Amino acid sequence: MHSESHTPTNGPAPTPVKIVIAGGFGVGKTTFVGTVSEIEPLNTEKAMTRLSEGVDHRGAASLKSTTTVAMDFGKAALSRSHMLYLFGTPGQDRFGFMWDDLVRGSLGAIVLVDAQRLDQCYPAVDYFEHRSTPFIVAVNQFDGQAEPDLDQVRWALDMSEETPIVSVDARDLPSVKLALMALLGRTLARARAKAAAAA
Ligand SMILES: Nc1nc2c(ncn2[C@@H]2O[C@H](COP(=O)(O)OP(=O)(O)OP(=O)(O)O)[C@@H](O)[C@H]2O)c(=O)[nH]1
Ligand SMILES: [Mg+2]
Repeated sequence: MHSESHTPTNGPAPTPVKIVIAGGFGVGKTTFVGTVSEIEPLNTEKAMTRLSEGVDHRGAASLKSTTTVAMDFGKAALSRSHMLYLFGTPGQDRFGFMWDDLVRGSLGAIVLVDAQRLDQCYPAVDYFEHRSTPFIVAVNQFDGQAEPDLDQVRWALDMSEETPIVSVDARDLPSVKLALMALLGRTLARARAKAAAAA
């Protein structure tokens, strides 16, 4: 594990908080992890032989020349006692076998979506719904796109009111922090509901 020189070596190790950044091809997962991470993020980018295969040519994804083949990894201190670990999934379906390992032990997930290619996020939404993993949907604001209508996104995804849908700019730290807060809020609400049901 990476250890910064200014990190005291005594005292208890910070509690890890693991969050997964998921979604379809080219929706900004690697960018999101890089924005949050205080260390140089670990990327597993590989050049694509054919540009944006299978993507209709709208939005930033059409300009991509690389794609994540294993995962993204970044970390940031939340406080003295909590360390955030972010794992970004590969976007292409053929790397789907990675997901179980990436998601194990996570507090929850952010499903990033491009409002112009909503269908790309269905596998991720299905995945987290089936596993009852707390998640939120974050609509990434790409250049040249109109402000997304979040109610319309909710309707299109047939998503219950319980699941927050927020808009985000994956390149902007204050914006991604808000998305992370929304996920933590959702995770807490789920934990409270479970505790109440068990009481
Ligand atoms: N305008 C804008 N562009 C973005 C944003 N996030 C990412 N991009 C651009 O969109 C492209 C795709 O971003 P990536 O972060 O590589 O997407 P990804 O989801 O990791 O892609 P895969 O790993 O291939 O699935 C890049 O060219 C980014 O510069 C954003 O919030 N706004
Ligand atoms: Mg990526």
